[in-house]
Amino acid sequence: MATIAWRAAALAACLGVAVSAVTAADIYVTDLGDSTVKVFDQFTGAYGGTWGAGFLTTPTGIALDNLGNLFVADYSKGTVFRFNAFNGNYEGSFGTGFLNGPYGLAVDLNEVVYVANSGGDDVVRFNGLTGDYMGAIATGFAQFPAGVALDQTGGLYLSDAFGGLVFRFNSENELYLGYLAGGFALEPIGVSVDPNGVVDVYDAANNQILKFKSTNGLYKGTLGSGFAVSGFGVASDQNAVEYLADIDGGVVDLFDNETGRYMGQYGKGTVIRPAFIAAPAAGLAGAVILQSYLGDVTQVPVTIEIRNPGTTTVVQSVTVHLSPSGTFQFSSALAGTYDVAAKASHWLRQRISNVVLTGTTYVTGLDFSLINGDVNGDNTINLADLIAISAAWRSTPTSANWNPNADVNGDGVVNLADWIIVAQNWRKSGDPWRPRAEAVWPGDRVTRCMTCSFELTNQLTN
Ligand SMILES: [Ca+2]
Ligand SMILES: [Ca+2]
Repeated sequence: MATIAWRAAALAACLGVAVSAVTAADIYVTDLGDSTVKVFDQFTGAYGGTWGAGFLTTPTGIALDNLGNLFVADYSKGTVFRFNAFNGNYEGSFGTGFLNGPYGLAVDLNEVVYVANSGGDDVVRFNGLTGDYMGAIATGFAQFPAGVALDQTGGLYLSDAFGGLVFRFNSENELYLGYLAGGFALEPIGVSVDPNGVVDVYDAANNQILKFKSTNGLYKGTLGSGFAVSGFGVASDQNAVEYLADIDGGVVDLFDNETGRYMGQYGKGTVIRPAFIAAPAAGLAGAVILQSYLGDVTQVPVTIEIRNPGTTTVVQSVTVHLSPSGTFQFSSALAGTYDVAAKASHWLRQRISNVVLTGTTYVTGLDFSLINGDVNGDNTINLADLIAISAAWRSTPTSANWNPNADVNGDGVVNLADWIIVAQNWRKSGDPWRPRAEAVWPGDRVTRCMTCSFELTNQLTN
């Protein structure tokens, strides 16, 4: 699981300091069954840990900001807790005395936290970093404020579980802009907005998710009808996957928000009573081709570095595990122009230059194709790698001389097939990862590569 300190990541955004980071995109689920937060890999649904134990009594709303803060509302304590989203460390709490039965929760890009105050008739705001009270909005509209969500233009959505409506406000000037779901929903609880501006509302009375267009409130269809034993919160991720917490079924169901197709479930046997869900909102996504490899790509850690452009200065480093199709993604709050580099154990590093990150959306299309054969991992392919293969010659995983990195093609044995891959990529080097003066194999920089102009260009321009 993740070990990054989000504070370091946040600092890096300002100062350009190097940090170590390890996290893929995760989803977070509040579990009323054991008063915790459960973490799952967004791609695979793999269970990633239980957080908040000992702090939370009745965890309800949950939201993730772009700095790696996870905010969790506690219904019975009337408090919002802040945790490090990457390791679950407790960072602080606020809201006590201002909240009466907090339900749903959302956070905007300015770190303003919005809490649906179910025991009041309003949405209470706080500075998520300082915990300072920032006043209430939407006062007098909802009978039971349940869910709250934000769209990308500052629209704030508040579901009224007793009134059967979803109210829309301008979160900046607090103006009321109208309502959604009138005549459709009877008991709206969870509300979310996907990247396409689709507002999803879970209606507990009819056990389904209703879709509306954020700009004009038009009804766009339903999804998930009858899937949940009894649903609760919803969340939309950056890919318009819709998550539904089935509080009585003990799972999180996934749906394609465009087609309504059921995509599977997370948390069976792990989550007891899932209430609300937080999904990632900003970061990087792409694919990595691990060349000449027969093994399981999901088992190969790939280190993705975000660097200051034209330099080897790392501002964020994340080790990802690829999906079966080779895709990856992870959260990042960085905004600006950066180079992005990928390196895996016995593959050469590749860099994509001048990637513009927004800090508010997912930047996609970061596609790498990594050259295989760097057995010793020093980012160049030369005699040292052949020697390493020789040392592991004819070994298998049970052999005394087994070296998994010498099994270049990942077929479970070190033999001629691995040797050939090294020979084919002989004297190639990856994009540099350290200042020239410190380079270990300066003589092995790409100088005559005919097929990898991408690399050559980067070498010459670095
Ligand atoms: Ca090497
Ligand atoms: Ca092999």
